[in-house]
Amino acid sequence: MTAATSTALFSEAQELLPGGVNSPVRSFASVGGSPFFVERASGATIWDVEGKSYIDYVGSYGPMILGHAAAPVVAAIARQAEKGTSFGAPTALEVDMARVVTACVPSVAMVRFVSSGTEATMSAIRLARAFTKRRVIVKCEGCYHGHGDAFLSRAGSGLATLGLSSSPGVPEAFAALTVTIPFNDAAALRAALDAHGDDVAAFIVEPVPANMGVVLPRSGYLEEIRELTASRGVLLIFDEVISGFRLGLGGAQAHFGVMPDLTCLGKIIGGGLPVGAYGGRKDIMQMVAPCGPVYQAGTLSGNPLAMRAGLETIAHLKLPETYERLATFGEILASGLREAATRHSWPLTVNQLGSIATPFFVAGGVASWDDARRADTGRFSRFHRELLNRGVFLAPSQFEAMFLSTAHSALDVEATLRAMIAAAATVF
Ligand code: HOZ
Repeated sequence: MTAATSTALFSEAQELLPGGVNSPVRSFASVGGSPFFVERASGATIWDVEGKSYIDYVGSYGPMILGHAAAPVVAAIARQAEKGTSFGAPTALEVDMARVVTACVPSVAMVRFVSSGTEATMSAIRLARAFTKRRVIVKCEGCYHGHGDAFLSRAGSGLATLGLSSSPGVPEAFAALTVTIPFNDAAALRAALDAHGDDVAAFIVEPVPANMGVVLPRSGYLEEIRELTASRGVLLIFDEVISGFRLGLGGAQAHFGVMPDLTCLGKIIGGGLPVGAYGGRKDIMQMVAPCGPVYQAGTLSGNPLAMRAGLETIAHLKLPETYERLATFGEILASGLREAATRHSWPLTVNQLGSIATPFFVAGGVASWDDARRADTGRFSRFHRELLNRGVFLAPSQFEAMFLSTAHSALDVEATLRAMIAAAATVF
């Protein structure tokens, strides 16, 4: 019989699962205390196993843009489950989803569905290396592209949260093929390309990083990296696992009008079920097996439940005013907190774009990992705890984003802002 309190579950979990969790940030390791265990969630609310409810801004780290257990998504999953959950053979759903993705995401002419964002980024760099016949990958400090060997160097998300700069188990020979530069610094990219001559296959970047907390590209940066990569025959890969379908149907590339060669997607396109995708120019994508020689495969790739949930989610995102409403609520939260910080002279920076935001406990702005890591994580931890006590659930790390959903109401946002200001007041 399983114990019913979060504390008891966490102590049992620690005997059975490394750190008691299946993904490190969830363990609350960086904010202290122990995580609550979830019983259920509906709309913008999440309940723990002890019956306590929270307004949820984790949203499964992005996919739940319609809120939890959105009725049309649940119904679509149930209808599909009756017809079968995995076939190992193609379905019309994959064609429907490919049509939607290629119509919405401007640079994607052809797409391959996989089962996670990590799989998407790993596959995209294999493809980039094969296409360019080069080996080196350039990435940015504080950006996170999943846990593939090539990406675990000064990465964001869990590595940033746990203070790890890389991971044992990644052979030095692999690590040597990854060059890490600061985000928002086109000169650093130019220098990296100069230093590695003709051996750079790709520059992979989150166009709006959300895994060191939310950081905005400075004006002109995305255009500059596009030009630099194109002029050196280097593929530009946008990791839009978070920003895809979140900053708008066309993701960050449509928002900023800068087109990468390859795009990685995940999260929202699976409507809360495991999914990932990589896609882009046809001449590159046609190198993927069985069309071309670059091997990549998966039993659950294009899984019918995930395709159905994603299609239903995107259909609802297409309703008028959806993104405007999400952005309005994002702005209310960000500007309200900024005003309070100014009023009280709190050293706080709030970065926000559309429905993603991060309050950083540092003054003076955050435009790179060097800025983000100056944040007072002790203060963030106390803020996080105070918010939980007030019924608001933020990701348990300074280096993650807050995610709004269409299920958050004006009242939720108002209550959250009040709670955030009260919580911040206790930590300064
Ligand atoms: N690396 C993920 C967030 N950026 C963590 C996901 C999770 O723990 O669910």
